[in-house]
Amino acid sequence: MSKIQLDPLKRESRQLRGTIGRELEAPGRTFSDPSKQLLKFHGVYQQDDRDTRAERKREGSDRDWSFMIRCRIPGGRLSSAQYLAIDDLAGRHADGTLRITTRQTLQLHGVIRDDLRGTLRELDRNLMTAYAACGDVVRNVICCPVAHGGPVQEQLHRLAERISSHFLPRSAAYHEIWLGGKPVEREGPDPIYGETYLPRKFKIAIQRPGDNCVDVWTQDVGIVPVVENERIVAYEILAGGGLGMTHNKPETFPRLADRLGQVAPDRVVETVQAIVTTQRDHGDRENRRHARLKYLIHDRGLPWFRRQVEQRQGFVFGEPGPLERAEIELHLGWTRQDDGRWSLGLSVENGRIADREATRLRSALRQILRRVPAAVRLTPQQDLLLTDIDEADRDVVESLLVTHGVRTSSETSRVRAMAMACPALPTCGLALAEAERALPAVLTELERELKRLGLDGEVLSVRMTGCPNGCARPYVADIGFVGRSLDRYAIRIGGSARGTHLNRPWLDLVPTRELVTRLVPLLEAFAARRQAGERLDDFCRRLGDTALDRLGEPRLEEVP
Ligand code: SRM
Ligand code: SF4
Repeated sequence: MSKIQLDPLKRESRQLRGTIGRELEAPGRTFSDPSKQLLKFHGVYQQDDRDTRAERKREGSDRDWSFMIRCRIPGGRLSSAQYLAIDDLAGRHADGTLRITTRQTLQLHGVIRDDLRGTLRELDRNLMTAYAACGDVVRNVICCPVAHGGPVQEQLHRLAERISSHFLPRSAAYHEIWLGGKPVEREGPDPIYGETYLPRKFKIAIQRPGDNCVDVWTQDVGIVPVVENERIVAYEILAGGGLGMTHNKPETFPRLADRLGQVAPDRVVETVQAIVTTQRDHGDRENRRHARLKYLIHDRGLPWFRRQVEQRQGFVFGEPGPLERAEIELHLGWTRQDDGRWSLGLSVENGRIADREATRLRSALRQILRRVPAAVRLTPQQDLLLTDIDEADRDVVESLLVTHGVRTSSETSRVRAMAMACPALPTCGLALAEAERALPAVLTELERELKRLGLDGEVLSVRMTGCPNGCARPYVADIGFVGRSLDRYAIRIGGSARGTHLNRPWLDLVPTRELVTRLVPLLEAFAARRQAGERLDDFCRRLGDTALDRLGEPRLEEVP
């Protein structure tokens, strides 16, 4: 966590400019500490290769610095030209990979400082931006990406775009610093964010009826449409979800959102603004660990918070209606779109689009998009849909995937398709343990055990993060592996993908090689004692804490 006081920095930054532009003109590979903080508002993170950190230190050399660029792509939709442009940038200016994030956008890693301007300009030429993809603002607004949801789905996507542009900072700083825009002499405070922006990041998701692919209960604001006769008649508004926590600091915790009530479809942006400004004015600006909206609602209580929002929006919420707790749909495989064309959902392991040994997903996608008219949609589960494919082109798409060694969804096990991991090492400066690089092998072992126990058809989500910040949303997974230290994880069990409850801490400091062996007693008990149709999370709750703790005790043969 930064030692810099962020509010004074934001206030004195001349609306997010600071000295970034001046530093870019001087030679060097990094930025000053204040600029590093402001850069986040521009979607840019200074990082270093942690794999080489220790060795370089021994040799007395500086760290291997580079930058991560995160795009802002509300609802995750890209044209083929946009995707190909960013793919080209990944090859020319980044590490040759693209990373689909859990917020439905793309990241480039490994961009050197001298290439930042060129990369952001190229994104801009293709109508893409990194502005406000990070920082204390409303982040990328996520929304179910399917191409078969009828007019309701299109309305939801348009709402995501509307909310995203409504909360895009108004400062011309990005334009000036990166895109060669003429300097603006004097710019007033942002009409929504003021001079000090928000106390912390702020996340919004829009759920499609019956499909929780956005993990709506984990967001600062969740928006769920109420649909009657294929028309959206209202929105249910949820608030105060959030996942980040710190090990051994019980005052920090993951939290599921509360229900505020219903609003009319034409008032929803006003309501979101009332929530955002309540957090702006009342959120904790002293302690960043306690600054998210979830703590404000937890500390002041839902009735107080609802009153604040109602005063600002000028109307009261309608009573919450019955709300279905929807499952997560992954949208994999071929689906016919509303317009008769096809979309193909591809499972992308941990969201990493790369060319690796036998599987050359990055090349496959490039070839497909060059040869076949299609578009791209990213999912909040780190996957990708190729959309708008004509019937006649389906064979070409399939054969290009096969020749590049890309597995179709039917060849990927259910548990692997559902799993997610954050990037962690070597790029994330906060990682305590591996995630993206460790999870595939853990899943191979888990797949074997699930098969042995006849559980391979189960809906089972496994999510791994390199630290407790929760970037792959591990606290709502059936099984969450949360990095504690190098090669050690906390195991959490019994979370619900439907957002009804978080998982509970179960085992701690488990080495990577024991993650699956320690789970086996629980899985065996589940296979033997579950009731018909019972899911792992419900089974865990039925069993209760004492029995679960007993299942977590090392077996005699495992005690060293
Ligand atoms: Fe995250 C910080 C990656 C989604 C909670 N997150 C980071 C940083 C930027 C590390 C840093 O601050 O130096 C990571 C960059 C690593 C890298 O090398 O790329 C990082 N977060 C990610 C991504 C790429 C993970 C992924 O597997 O896709 C996701 C990018 C989303 C996006 O496109 O905007 C990502 N991060 C999340 C989520 C999930 C979500 O938003 O639905 C969470 C939990 C939900 C929440 O916010 O409560 C999340 N990230 C955090 C936190 C803890 C925040 C907190 O309230 O405590 C941090 C650390 C911080 O903010 O201080 C963090
Ligand atoms: Fe980094 Fe932790 Fe987020 Fe993983 S969960 S990307 S290790 S901050």
